[in-house]
Amino acid sequence: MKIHERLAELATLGATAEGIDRALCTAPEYAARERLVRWAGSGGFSVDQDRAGNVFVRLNGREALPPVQCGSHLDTVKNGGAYDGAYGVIAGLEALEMIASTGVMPRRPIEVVAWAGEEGSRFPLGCIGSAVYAGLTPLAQARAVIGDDGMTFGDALASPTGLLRDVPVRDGFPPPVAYVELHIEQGPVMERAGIRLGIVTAIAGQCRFHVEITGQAGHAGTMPMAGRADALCAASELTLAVDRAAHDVGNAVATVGRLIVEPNQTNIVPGHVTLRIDVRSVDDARVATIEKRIRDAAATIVQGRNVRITIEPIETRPATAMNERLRKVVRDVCTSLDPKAANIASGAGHDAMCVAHVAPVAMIFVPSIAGQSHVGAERTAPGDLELGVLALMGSLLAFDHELTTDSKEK
Ligand code: HGY
Ligand code: MN
Ligand code: MN
Repeated sequence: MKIHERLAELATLGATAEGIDRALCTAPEYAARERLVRWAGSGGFSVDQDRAGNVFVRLNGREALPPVQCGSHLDTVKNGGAYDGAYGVIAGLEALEMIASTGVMPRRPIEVVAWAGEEGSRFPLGCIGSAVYAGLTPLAQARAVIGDDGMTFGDALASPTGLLRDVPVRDGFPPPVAYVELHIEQGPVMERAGIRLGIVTAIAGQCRFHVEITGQAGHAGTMPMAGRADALCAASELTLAVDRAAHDVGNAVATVGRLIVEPNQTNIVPGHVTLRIDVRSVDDARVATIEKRIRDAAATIVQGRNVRITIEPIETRPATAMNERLRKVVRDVCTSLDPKAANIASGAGHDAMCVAHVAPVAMIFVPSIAGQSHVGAERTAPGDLELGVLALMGSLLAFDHELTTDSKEK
């Protein structure tokens, strides 16, 4: 198993002093997709891509049926870790290599997918590739999404770091018969409970909002305090209202992860702020309650601070329950590998939320050391990484068998 070396090699692509920067359609992320294609080619697998930039590595089956699929993403957050996403893709490649080495062809093709832009690090629509694949976002609409650098996704796909050169582009977005995603937990629950394999029950729903706050820039020394329309003070009150709403509503999380002040100079009263809000819960009703509280708080701030506030939803993903039937198969595989395998909910979002719209999905977690993720210090113990690969391989083969023997394949 080469998973450690491969993850270490991928981690050099986009490495920064604090972590890894591998945003969609940038040079390091393009290089990561190229590296996957090279490793897949040396394993004798076929590779293609779709028009949304998702990359597919395939082990052919005895029959040309819809594939059993696994995957995750190669892009990272800013200063991200080496395992979020990349682990699920490379583990899938390792699982394919182990299956191929047995010399026994599965009945169905088995595919590993590197989904494009799960993190939304450059284009502010997370899971942009799997959302197009699942028909949640029309390709034309995704191509029109404007990145934080001003380039549209469509132009980025057409750029030298967009669609891979010399890799066939498949027609359409043919769905799999079943999908399983292996991922690090990204939280502390499994480590604290001594669990090495997690059978995911559901993925928390998430809503993201883009907020514009317009006040009045002016001289920091001469503008009287009375009547100021300080956009950053308004943004600060709104940010605290986001935090308070999540605390008060409970069983939910929310934050303002991104905030830009303009003109952003010491001696100018801030005239404009843009910020983005991320709200999550396994209970969609709580997300809606938090959104209402945020909008109510904004209305109060507008009155009190003489500013204008616009709040636009930019991503809405409902909470997603894993498929019961697949979950049972995954549970049997995981408990046969480690009797302490246990159920766990996912606070993090994943491409499985989108794929769930076109196929039954399941997820498997391995622990994150100290629960750290979305930071350069993200780590998972080598033994846990390898155990996860075995759980993924076992699940893929079980799906192939289970979905083959059962005439009702849905
Ligand atoms: O934000 C998330 O949950 C995921 O890492 N994109
Ligand atoms: Mn992530
Ligand atoms: Mn991820």
